[in-house]
Amino acid sequence: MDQATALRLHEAMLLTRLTEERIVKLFRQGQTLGSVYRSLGQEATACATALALGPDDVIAPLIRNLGAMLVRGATPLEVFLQYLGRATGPSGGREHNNHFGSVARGIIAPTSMLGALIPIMAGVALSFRQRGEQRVAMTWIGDGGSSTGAFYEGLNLAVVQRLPLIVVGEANGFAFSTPPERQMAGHLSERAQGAHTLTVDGNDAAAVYEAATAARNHCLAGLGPVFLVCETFRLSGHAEHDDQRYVDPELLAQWAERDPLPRFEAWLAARDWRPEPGLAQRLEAELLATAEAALTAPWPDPATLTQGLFTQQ
Ligand SMILES: Cc1ncc(C[n+]2csc(CCOP(=O)(O)OP(=O)(O)O)c2C)c(N)n1
Repeated sequence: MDQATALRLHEAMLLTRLTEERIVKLFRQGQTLGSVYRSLGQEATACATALALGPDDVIAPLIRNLGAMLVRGATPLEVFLQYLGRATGPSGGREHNNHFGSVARGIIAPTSMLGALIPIMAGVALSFRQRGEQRVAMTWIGDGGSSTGAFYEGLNLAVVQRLPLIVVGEANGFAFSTPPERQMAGHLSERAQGAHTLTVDGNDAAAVYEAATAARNHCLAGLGPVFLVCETFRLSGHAEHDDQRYVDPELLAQWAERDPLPRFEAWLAARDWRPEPGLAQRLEAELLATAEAALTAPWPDPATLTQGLFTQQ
């Protein structure tokens, strides 16, 4: 990874963390609709994988992958408006959290049904192959989500059709409050039969970036899908309403030591690659101003309630 890419990756991870921190503040002020799902401790797996893609590739993130959306050009203003349910947000107040897409930026909206995005992205990858386009499709899945039928159906199709699909598996310790050994046999990395599987320290941003780059090259060479398993840990609850009381505090402390953000900052410092001085303060000030602007945005007009739906009464 060259210096410019490394600094971009650092800024993306920092922006992700600070954007989510700002959303948590809005939640605690009672401003957001619904709960807040964040990726604390998992920013490297979201940002470094997306950053390894080309501009024409397509992503389908999940709730822990806001960082991937920011890398692809989604803005904190859109995210705040969406969490606040405002008319000027990406879904006009119809949806909340990061459940919005952007065709222009190659982002397919997250869906709540875990696993469902894998067959969808296998279809996207199939369309690339049929058109002879050098593009890849990428999506993410948690250890819990890998226990769905859709996970197997989608990956199996990608394997037999040798599709350019990268599935990033986030082994993050818990599915809600359930540890992997209570809901799956073996390890996540054993689950994608026939797919080229790479396992990487998901809290090492540089290693994740290199692995994602290798995965993309594998796909572009026509060698079929890659299952990129990132070993990481969810440092906060499933969402803000979850205090994580089921997690051993010692285990949490061990993983906090491996927080990907300070770790990558040390990696940069070892190369004498310096982020812009005061970067965190600048981003924090910008995010505060953006959140304040989002709070003044209009609510959806109740008269439009039946518009923009699949069926209209
Ligand atoms: C098919 C399906 N079953 C159940 C749920 C409810 N659900 C939402 S998140 C979640 C836990 C997901 O755990 P994991 O896939 O490990 O991801 P993580 O939350 O750890 O990032 C569950 C069971 C769902 N959204 N979709």
